[in-house]
This record gives sequence, C-alpha cells and structure tokens, in this order.
Amino acid sequence: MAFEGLAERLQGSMKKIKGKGKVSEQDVKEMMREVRLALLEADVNFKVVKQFVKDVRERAVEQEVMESLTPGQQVIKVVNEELTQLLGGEQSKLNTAQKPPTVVMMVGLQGAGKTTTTGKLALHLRKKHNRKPLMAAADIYRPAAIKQLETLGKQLNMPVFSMGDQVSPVEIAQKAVEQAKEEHHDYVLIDTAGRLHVDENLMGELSDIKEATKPDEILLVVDSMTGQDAVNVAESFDEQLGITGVIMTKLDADTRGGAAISVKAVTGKPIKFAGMGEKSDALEPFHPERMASRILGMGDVLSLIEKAQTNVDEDKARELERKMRTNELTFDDFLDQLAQVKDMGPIDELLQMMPGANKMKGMKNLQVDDKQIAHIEAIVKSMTKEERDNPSVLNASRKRRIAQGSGRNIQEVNRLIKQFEEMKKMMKQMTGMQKGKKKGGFKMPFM
Ligand SMILES: Nc1nc2c(ncn2[C@@H]2O[C@H](COP(=O)(O)OP(=O)(O)OP(=O)(O)O)[C@@H](O)[C@H]2O)c(=O)[nH]1
Ligand SMILES: [Mg+2]
Repeated sequence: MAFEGLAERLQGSMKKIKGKGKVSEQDVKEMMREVRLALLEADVNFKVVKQFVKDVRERAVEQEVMESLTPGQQVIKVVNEELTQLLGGEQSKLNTAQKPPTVVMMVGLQGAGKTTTTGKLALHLRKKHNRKPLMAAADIYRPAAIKQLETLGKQLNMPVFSMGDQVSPVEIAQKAVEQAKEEHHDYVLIDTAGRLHVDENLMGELSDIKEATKPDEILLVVDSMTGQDAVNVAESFDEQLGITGVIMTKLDADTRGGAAISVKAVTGKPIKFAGMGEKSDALEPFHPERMASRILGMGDVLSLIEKAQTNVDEDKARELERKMRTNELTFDDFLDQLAQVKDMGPIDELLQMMPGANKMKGMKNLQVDDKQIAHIEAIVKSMTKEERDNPSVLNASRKRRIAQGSGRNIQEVNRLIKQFEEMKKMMKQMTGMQKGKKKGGFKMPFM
C-alpha cells in the first residue's frame, strides 16, 4: 500500500509533540524539520514541501494553538488540515453534463492504466450511481488495444463502441457520442491512445477529440509509481490540453506516494479517483480528508463507517454533534450510540481507527465486549428519565437504587458514570477542535 513509509515517518515525527501539555516554538520547529524530510523522502515536489512546511509552521505557533488545553494535539490537527488542503480539500466529484451524455475523455501516457480505469469507472458509474455508460475504443495504434477494451466490456457486460483501427480517433469519438445519444447512454467514456512521452502528435490528436466532442471531463490517468515524473506529465498535459481532473492508479502498489501528494498543488487539478488494484472494482473516489487522516494515523472513521454499512441517520448525527458540543449528552444518547456500535462489529478495530481513542482515559478501561454492553445497558435502563437526562442528580441513594435495579454493584455504576463524564469532556474537546471546519464537523455515530 502506498504511503506506508511516509505514514510511518510522519507519525514518528509527530509522536513527541502529540501528548505534550506545553509546546514551544522550538518543538514545532523540530517536528517540522522531520516532517520536511519525510515528505522529501516520499518524493513530494520540493516546492510543495516548502510551502507546506511554511503554512503549518505559521499556523502551529499561533496563540490559539499554543495556549490551548491540548497544544500537542492542536499542532497535529493543523498538520492534518493542511495535508487535507494539499490533497485537494473537499472531495471532487465527476462533472456531469446538463444534457446527457456526459462525455469523459481518458488520457495519459502508455501503460498508465487508461483502459483498465475506463472499465473501472464505467462499472463504478453503473454500480454506485445507477448509470448507463458507453465505452469507446479510440486507441487505434497499439495492436489489440481495441480488443482489450472489448474483452473488458464483455467481462463487465458493458457496451463498447468501436469502429476498428482504420478510422480516425476523432471520428470514433464523435460517432460514439452520437450513438450514446441515440441509445440513451448517460456517460461516454473515451479510451484514448497513450504514448511513451508527451509529444506533439498525441497532444494534437487529443485536442482534436476535445474540439469535436466537447468533453465534460478530461481525466488524466497517472501511474503513481512514476513519482515526480507523474507530476511533470500532469503539468504538460494540463498546459497543452487542459485537464479537469486526475485519476491516480496503482496506489495499491508500494509507491512512496509523492506524486499523489504533489499533483493537486502543482497543477491545481483535483484527484477524483484512486486505482487500488488490477480488478475492475478497485477504484475509489478520492477523499482528501480521509487520505490525510490515514497517512497521519488519525483514524479513518468515515471509511470504517461506510465499510460497516451502517446507515447513520444524518439528523441524528447532527443532533448528537450539537449535544456533544454543548455538553448536553445524556445517558440515552449513550445507549443509542452503544447500540450502533454493536451493529458495527469488531470494537477493537473501531477504537483503533478512532482519532484519539487510545488516549481517552475512560475508554481504555472500557473493555467493550458484548457482555459489558449488556451490563451498561442494564445500568442505564435502571435510571429514571430524569437521571438519564441529567446525570448530575445521581446521588448516593440513587446510585444504590440503580445498582440494585440492574443487578450490578455500586462500583460498576460509579465507574460508568465516571466514564460517561470523561467521555463528555473528551467529546466537547474533540468537537471544539473540529470547529472552523466545513460541513458541521465531527460526525461520529459512536458515543
Ligand atoms: N496494481 C494495479 N495495477 C493497475 C492499476 N491500474 C492499472 N493497472 C495495470 O496497469 C497495466 C496497464 O494498464 P492499461 O489499462 O492497459 O494501461 P493503458 O494506459 O491503457 O496503456 P496503453 O493503452 O498501452 O497506453 C495493466 O496491467 C493493469 O492491470 C491499479 O490501480 N493497480
Ligand atoms: Mg489502453
């Protein structure tokens, strides 16, 4: 998996500062020196590294950070936010034509993964978005290129438009769009030819196809294994043709990841998808924030949630977030969240992926196995509504009653209350930390 080395080094460089209750400018400087080296080693463009280090350093020594309750974590948070920005900030989705079909040109150097990715993207559009794509075989140069796409089409049961190799790619592309209109395909994905290097012929032909089909997307398919070269290629394609986005392929391989990190900063064009393997379903929409968090080892809560296929009720999540922020969390919410956790499967894994979970004092002791969840449930259910809404009324005699009612002992009741308070504090801090971020911040369907 790409980024492994980088992730390790970055996490190493942040380790010292992470738990510090007091952080000096010198601490930040030292950390950033290591971060800088880690990025350079991962083959990130040196100009990009320079700017990144400058941005982080400036923000990290701001008063707000240094004087916060958790300066170490705040510094890490700055790193995370800046890395997210570097990777593109918000997720960038595929453009769609106002009037279908949406025309997508797949371009790139030889062997970058254009044809494979054309198939993957078609499958993605059909499976995830219920679309009806048409793939067009416009590589007439490489022997068997057309056949390759046709075979892929058969495998995926996806229609392929081809006219053999005696017709110009421009005409093939044009006719493909016409046919798509007639047959009501909502996407046309044009698989174009690759060259060893960016050359005039290639660019001329691609420009002609662009002129003729007015694509809504020109996606540059980039092999992330080629490192800095990939960034140069992206720059020249963008200058000469104008691209709308990038698909990084082979991110499953052992690349250092520098290309993926630099490409948005250098070209200004977003990474829209990432190829994660040779199989047709190995294509993922690119999420800068998740990628940054993954690289920094901050947990990948969102991906995990998707993986667990839990349908988080948006309104409920928002309400929960508000309660966490304003410290109004009740034991009912707590139970609610426990129930969701139970649905999500392996709790250890979940905790591992949660930012800061291993640091939560209460959480460490909260060995959440199913039996314990049942105990917690019993305790909470023995509380009155008033007690659940407002735990501060829980005095000694109430606690005794709850212990009796739930068949647990008083220590357990006390421990749960303590953990709950601890968690509330922690949540308040975490949501506070997320402030200033777009999209209502923290959505953790969990405690
Ligand atoms: N591991 C891995 N391999 C990939 C990925 N994407 C493409 N490949 C492999 O890369 C090789 C080249 O892929 P193609 O799709 O034929 O590349 P192309 O850009 O169409 O190549 P030309 O048509 O010759 O220019 C194939 O062996 C693919 O299986 C990926 O995300 N991960
Ligand atoms: Mg090809």
